[in-house]
Amino acid sequence: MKTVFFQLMVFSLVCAMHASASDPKKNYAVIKPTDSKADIVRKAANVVPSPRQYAWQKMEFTAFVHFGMDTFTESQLGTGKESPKLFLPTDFDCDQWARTFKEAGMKLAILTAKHHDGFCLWPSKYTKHSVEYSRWKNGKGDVVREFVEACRKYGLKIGLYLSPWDRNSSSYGTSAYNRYFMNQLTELLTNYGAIDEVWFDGYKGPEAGNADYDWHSYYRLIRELQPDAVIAISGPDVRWVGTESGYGRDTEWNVLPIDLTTLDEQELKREKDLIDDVFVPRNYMGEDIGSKEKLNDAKGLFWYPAETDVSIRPGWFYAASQDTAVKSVSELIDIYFSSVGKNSVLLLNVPPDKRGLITDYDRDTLLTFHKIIDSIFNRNFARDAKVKIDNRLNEVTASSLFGSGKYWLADEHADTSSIEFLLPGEESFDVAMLQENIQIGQRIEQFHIDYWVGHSWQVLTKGTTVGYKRLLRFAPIRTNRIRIVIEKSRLNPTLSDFGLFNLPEEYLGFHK
Ligand code: FUL
Repeated sequence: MKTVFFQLMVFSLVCAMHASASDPKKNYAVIKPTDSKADIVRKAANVVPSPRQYAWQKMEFTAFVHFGMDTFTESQLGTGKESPKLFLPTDFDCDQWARTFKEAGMKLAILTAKHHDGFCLWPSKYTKHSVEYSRWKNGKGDVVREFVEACRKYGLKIGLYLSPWDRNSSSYGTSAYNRYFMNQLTELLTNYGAIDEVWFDGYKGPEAGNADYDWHSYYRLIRELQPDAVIAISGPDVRWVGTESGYGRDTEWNVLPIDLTTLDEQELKREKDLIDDVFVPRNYMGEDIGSKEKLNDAKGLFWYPAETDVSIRPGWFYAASQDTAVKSVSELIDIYFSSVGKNSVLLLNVPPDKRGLITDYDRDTLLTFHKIIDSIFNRNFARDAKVKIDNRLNEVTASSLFGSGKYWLADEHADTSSIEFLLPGEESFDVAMLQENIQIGQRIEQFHIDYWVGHSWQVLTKGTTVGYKRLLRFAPIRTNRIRIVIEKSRLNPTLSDFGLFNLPEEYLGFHK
């Protein structure tokens, strides 16, 4: 019986893989007026990330580098009237930045090529407000070039932040500005090799008025010049989580409603897999942005994963006055669990100082944080556990059920699904990790985890969404049996990994 069940399970896994290979899923769905609530749920459960979104979500932990004119004026919001002569790092070393990020386990780094003050960190042909007019390297320097070269040396992916709001450009607010902006985008996306993320800040001050940006032309240009790059924040691939605190939502859906008119629907059908032409930047705020109730009134759905940006210091740019306010290792660990652990990518800002270096203190804090994270996730107590699915024992261990593209797909007809892990012996742990196979879709809506104590199951912890990754902390327990009970899901749920880990107790009690 066991063997038959195992064969059936393998067969259904193979079928699922086969179906997804021959019938590519899309990162959007159009909802018809005749669709029932059940149709909408089915559609939502089958929306998946585009390949570029999926590659981005897998990075988990990335670096933000705010560096520019504000570093030298110790401002957080330059006016655009600063003299380029003020930009003068004394010990500039991008190698140190990239080395630090690599050692900290970050996978990509994003540089503020142009912040709101309009000062360009590369010698743009289109303005005199740039490094070319500074005293740094006698105007021959190019921060963007040194940055991309250092990132490549350390195997980091590269992102560029280009602020649409420009307080220096005289054409800002006129239609000529769109040309100026696209010229700058073209310089950045053609002269520096492969770029993996383009970050369009959504912020503009009240003085900016109703300046209109030609977003759709920007997106088309990016797709043409860097087809693998994700467009973040004021773009269709990556969403701002909605806070700058480092804390994401407990319930974080990747599939959200999008406004589609009938015309848009035709557009989508024609363009096949591009949502760019119908996407309009807006903030998805609020606690509930993707529940079934929110989807019911939607005209369309799209995959729009969250990025959680936060600075290691109170400000985005370096200021000596904030040297004593660098976030502690405990705070960073709490942020990690509340961002990476809540289905979003963490974008942690580590701003270099006036020398053009990350301070020793910031660097040490970041590396200590990473060392702890690394040591926690190095040892997964569930790895060699035997697995029971819906109370039936399998011949597989967790390590052969998950990993290298393998995953568990629950029975389509079961109301609830449970998966139990029988550890080879009793262990103590205080962290659980769940991952869904988001290439099938994000489906889990509610789950709890039980542990076996004495002669019965006790509830250990519970949660709502899982998505790419969900981490849960709880008071340390000792057991050899754990089970996940998926109480509610959109169609049959999947899991692509499960883990049990041990976080030093001093980091458990820190909750915001
Ligand atoms: C905000 C900006 O106004 C801040 O200066 C910073 O760049 C942050 C990441 O985004 O919208």
